[in-house]
Amino acid sequence: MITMNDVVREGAPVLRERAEAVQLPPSEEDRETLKKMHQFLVNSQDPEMSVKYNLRPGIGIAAPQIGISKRMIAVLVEDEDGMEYSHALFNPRIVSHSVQRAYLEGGEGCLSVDREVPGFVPRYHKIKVKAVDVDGQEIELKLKGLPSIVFQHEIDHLNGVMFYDHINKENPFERPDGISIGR
Ligand code: K2U
Ligand code: NI
Repeated sequence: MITMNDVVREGAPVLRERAEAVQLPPSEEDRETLKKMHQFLVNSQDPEMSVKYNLRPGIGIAAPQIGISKRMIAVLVEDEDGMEYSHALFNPRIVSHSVQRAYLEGGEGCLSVDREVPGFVPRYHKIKVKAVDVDGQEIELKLKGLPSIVFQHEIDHLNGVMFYDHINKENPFERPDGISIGR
């Protein structure tokens, strides 16, 4: 199982690389890795497992964060209506997005960043994502709000981008135009 010991922290070159596309159909090894990434999120949100294995709660994780420079992400998050978004995806890409922007009221964090980095992280509010799921099926997702933000945070990891790259250096708490989303 993946634990925090497997999570690489900022400064690791892999977090600043552009991850390689996964050759499809995915190998058994890539499928296993992706399933373990999703299981990590399940465990990290489980009260007993997270305490037992000292896991930081996660709502998303990207393969570069466990030192694997491949375009694979897992997401496990509920939106404000309690709808669960549970995905383990190969080669996710944002195919379109809203002009309107959004940001988390509480800012963002990262499993690979062991420090608070205050400030608003401007992102697109709505995105359309195409990807291949762990079983090799093409999927298309229309996302908004927190799920949209999580996907953008994870896809950023595949391109070597960290959440704080988006924060306004001069004035981190200058409200971006767009909607504020509670966490
Ligand atoms: O990629 C990661 O480091 C996982 C982040 C994902 C994230 C996405 C959007 C905004 C903030 C973080 C971790 O889940 S950080 C921990 C966390 C847990 C619950 C809610 C927000 C952040
Ligand atoms: Ni992150």
